Amino acid sequence: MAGTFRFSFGPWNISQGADPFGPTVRDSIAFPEKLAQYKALGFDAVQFHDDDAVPNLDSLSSDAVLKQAAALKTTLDDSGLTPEFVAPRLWEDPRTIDGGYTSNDASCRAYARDRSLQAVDIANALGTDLIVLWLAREGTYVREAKDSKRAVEQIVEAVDAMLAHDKNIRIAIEPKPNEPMDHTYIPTIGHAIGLGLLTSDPSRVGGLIESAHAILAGLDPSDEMGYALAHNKLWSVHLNDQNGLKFDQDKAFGSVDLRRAFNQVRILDKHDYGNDGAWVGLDVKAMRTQKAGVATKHLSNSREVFLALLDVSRSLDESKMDALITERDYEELDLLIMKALLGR
Ligand code: XUL
Ligand code: MN
Repeated sequence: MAGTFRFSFGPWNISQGADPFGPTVRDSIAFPEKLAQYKALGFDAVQFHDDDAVPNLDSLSSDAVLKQAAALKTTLDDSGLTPEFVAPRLWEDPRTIDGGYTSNDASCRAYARDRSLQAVDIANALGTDLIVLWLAREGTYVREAKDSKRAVEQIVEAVDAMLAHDKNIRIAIEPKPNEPMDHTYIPTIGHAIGLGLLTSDPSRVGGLIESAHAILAGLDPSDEMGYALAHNKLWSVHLNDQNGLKFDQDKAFGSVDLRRAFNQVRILDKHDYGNDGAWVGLDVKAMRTQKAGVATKHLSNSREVFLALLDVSRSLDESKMDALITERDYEELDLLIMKALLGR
């Protein structure tokens, strides 16, 4: 009973502070400068959108895309950094306005599929076998606009195309119930695992659980993780925090509910997360108020909180807890956990 915890984040987690109501408040930081900060912040792996790895990839030839990906692999090797995954970004191009795989326009669906296959090629060139699918716009604003059964079939077809394109690639679906859509078709990890069962190779379809996304679905992230772990499908996590049901906040891990964070760390540790090489991703965002120069603290702080909670979990008196569970004295168990979190 002990996991192995190594940490990753994506370049989008060092950001300029724009929100829907105001412009950027910090200068943009060039990608090589971001890479240079990983190790000092305590991180060893990088998560990529396809166009984080190869900017403007839609305007490049396939050869040029692969050449740039190969050059990035050399940079990563030289920096001692591992590429964790590549995620096709299917939510910014005009052709994804109505969704990617579930767009009502066949030519837009073809764009989404081709771009996803290219993301697989980029993953290969970087040297990772993991693709993450955040199905951003696979949903509706207006229920009548799409057919939910057909939409699931279309997502399965897209996943099947990726699985057929490369015999080794694994696909981790990152469920999220809403935002930018009113509702999405794959809102929880149960949906993601169920979708995997419909594909041509369920053994290569798993999930990535983001704390905030589970909370937005009204669920407890640690229970969602337990569900995925029971299926051997927890292939990555995006730890962060979320203050109630509103926009996706990506707050620093543990910053809203320390006990909820503690339970995520505990379930991962109890069930050997990471011993097979899976990473702990921190999908956290700096506050808009944070001044440039100290706008990476959300990353190192989240990691520090994770490791502190790991210490708390590992230092608990397990036999005392077992006895309280046997006695069904959950009030005392509750206090024991609160005291541990209070350091008393
Ligand atoms: C969106 C989200 C994304 C994915 C990567 O809410 O979490 O950052 O993690 O595409
Ligand atoms: Mn995420």
